[in-house]
Amino acid sequence: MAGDKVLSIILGGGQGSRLYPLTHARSKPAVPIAGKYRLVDIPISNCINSDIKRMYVLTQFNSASLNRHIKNTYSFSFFSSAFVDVLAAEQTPDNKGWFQGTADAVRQSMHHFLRHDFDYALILSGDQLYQMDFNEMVKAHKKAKAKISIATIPVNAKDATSFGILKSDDKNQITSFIEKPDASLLPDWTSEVSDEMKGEGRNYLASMGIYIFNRELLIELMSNPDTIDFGKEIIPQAINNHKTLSYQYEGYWTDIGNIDSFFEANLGLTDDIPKFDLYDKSKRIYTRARMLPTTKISGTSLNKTVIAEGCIVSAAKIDHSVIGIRSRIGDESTIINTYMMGSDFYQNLDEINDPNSIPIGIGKRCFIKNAIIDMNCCIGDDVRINGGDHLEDVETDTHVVKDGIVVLKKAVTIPNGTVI
Ligand code: ADQ
Ligand code: ADP
Repeated sequence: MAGDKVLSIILGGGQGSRLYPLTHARSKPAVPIAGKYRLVDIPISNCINSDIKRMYVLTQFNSASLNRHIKNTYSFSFFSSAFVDVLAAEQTPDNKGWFQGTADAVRQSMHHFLRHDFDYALILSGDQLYQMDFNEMVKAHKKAKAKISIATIPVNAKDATSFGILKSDDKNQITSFIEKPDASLLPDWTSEVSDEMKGEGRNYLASMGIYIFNRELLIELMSNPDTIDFGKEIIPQAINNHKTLSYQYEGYWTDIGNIDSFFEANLGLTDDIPKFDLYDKSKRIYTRARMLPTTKISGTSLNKTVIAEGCIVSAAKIDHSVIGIRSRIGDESTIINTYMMGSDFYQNLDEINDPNSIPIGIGKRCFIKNAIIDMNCCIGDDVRINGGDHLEDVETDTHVVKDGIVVLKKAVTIPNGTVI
């Protein structure tokens, strides 16, 4: 099995400013997605489905919720060599505490990796939604006798400026690479792509930020302390000296590193046939088994909505929304285009009925549209949150507006009658 020789390194995120405020109180890998998963479940599940069972997650700070999630989800057999370990940036006399960039994160953690027997390091981003068989990529890497492989995907001109763009020869060997090119440079960077991709205007080959490095080469490249980033330094320099393969992928793949793309990807799960397929048992996405009760719904008109386990819903209408675990939504409320993450715990009846406090969940007669509601928010009665392009970007104690999406911060209380 090819996976035996692979060690996976998941880049769990820098300071997380693009997903703020979701990353305010937690590290990026712990951000909840799709109603019941965490971001880190995606790369980990892809590895497990590809028979790669030794994984490190590199993160800026070690949050209790991330550790709890990993420990409670990925406990492998005592007799297997499988593991998922979280490595947080460590403060040592010669560094300031943060990982300075993606390559710096790998460099600072090399001593952990080198304790293991592996031939190939598979480096993955932590903020992408996709289901890919890495075994196929490892096979292609071995067959081509490459030193580095980069997973690539055709993208259109609008997206090309946010990615590393490359060109390859007829043997898929990468001949040139530019990180996030200026739009004015794009005419020089088109590639030959399939007719289907051409039809969609996807004429540029982008790096998916998924790399395989041969062990010895990784050690060599990491010995130069001046390179801090894979996209900006390591890859553009390495392609001139080491055989680097483009492994082209044409399945669904999306970067969910900012609020807008994160929101779109979550709501995309409500499509008739979602591009990210949670119903395919050969590409299962794992998460913590919480043993929650079934969801109870009363008097609600539901359309294009996914609802996780353990919810109690008596809203009037929920349209085009993702409702996360243990959500409670009160009578006559309307929820449209919203990702509600849900709650970490249940309150008891005394807490819910306490007249002096607002319980977790959404109260009665609320109207909520174009919003992300972080975990454990307490939204009172008659609250109106109407996100959309008419709202300017803003931050308050309780919420942030980004690209018209209202993001309620974790565990905030929104008093009765509030209008946003
Ligand atoms: P970006 O996504 O812009 O481009 P980057 O911000 O370096 O690159 O993030 C890559 C991954 O590493 C993300 O998952 C991020 O959260 C994580 N990360 C960033 N800084 C980190 C740090 N200090 N410690 C730990 N993890 C960190 C990259 C490539 C492009 C490619 C795109 C594809 O540089 O060439 O096209 O990915 O998405
Ligand atoms: P628009 O899509 O033009 O922005 P609105 O956001 O004002 O429209 O309202 C969308 C729908 O939700 C309408 O059917 C409206 O009657 C209903 N609605 C608006 N406010 C509330 C509220 N506070 N409670 C319940 N339903 C509401």
